[in-house]
Amino acid sequence: MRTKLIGVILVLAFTLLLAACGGGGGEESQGGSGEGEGTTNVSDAVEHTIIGIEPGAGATALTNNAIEEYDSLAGWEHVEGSTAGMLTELDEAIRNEEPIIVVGWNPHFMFAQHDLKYLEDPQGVYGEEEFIHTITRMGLEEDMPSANTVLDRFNWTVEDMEGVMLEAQDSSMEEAAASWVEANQDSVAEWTEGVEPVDGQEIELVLTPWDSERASHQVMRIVLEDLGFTVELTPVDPAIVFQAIATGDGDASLAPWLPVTHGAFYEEYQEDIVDLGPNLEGTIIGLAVPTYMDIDSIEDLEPAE
Ligand code: PBE
Repeated sequence: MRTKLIGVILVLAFTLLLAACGGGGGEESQGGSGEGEGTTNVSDAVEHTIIGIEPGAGATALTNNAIEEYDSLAGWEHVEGSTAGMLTELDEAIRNEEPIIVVGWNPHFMFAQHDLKYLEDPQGVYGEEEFIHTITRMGLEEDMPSANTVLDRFNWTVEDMEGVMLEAQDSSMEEAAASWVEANQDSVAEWTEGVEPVDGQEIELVLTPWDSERASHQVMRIVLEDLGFTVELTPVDPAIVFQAIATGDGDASLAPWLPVTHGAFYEEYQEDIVDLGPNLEGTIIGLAVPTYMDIDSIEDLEPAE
């Protein structure tokens, strides 16, 4: 009886030992032996899929370029959809500590809400120094000199914009912009100093539908309304922003991300628009992942085939 029990225990112990060895060996071949195999797992784990945003976004075109340019992204899938959808998937993945690769950017509150990092982009597909520019239709300076002066002077920082975007999460973009204007009267005074007020003159600002641009255009709406303008805000795709300003359908926009993100549209329409230069510097676009993921560069991903 006793020897039988010892026998059973021995068999059990041996089985456990085997399992332990097997497990150990498995782990080693997963993570321990060389980067190649370790990163294969990241690519497999996300099923060679990048969670993207709206089809019309500059960031979407850049991500398609990245898939073409990087051997490491050959055969990858890029799921286009919406910013809201991407943020929901990102939230969910992080809650479950699962791997995910998304199209990310700053200014945005996604980096304030989650621990994220950009994957290095050694080929520079997503560009280096990026700015947000102010553009106007031809002739705005002559037709609406007051508005043109304010538009030309308008500038703020990534922190300003992200602050408004974050606050809008708990209220509305209108309210968040109003409280920014309230708290930053010095900046507003710089933009409006010596500018002649007007009496209800109508001006149409054309923007893209992202929170970053909703923030800047709401701030500009308030500043122009305080000078007596009647301001209309029209949200459209980036391609249409340029087209509207080039044809004179819209008066001005604070929305173009340049030189890379909307660079193709800029080239197409630059003869027919006035570029007043950057209103914000230091935007970033790229592939973003939660910091718990063991991957640092787009180059270290693995092709799907
Ligand atoms: N974005 C936000 C836009 C511009 C602003 C980066 C998503 C785009 O990619 O076109």
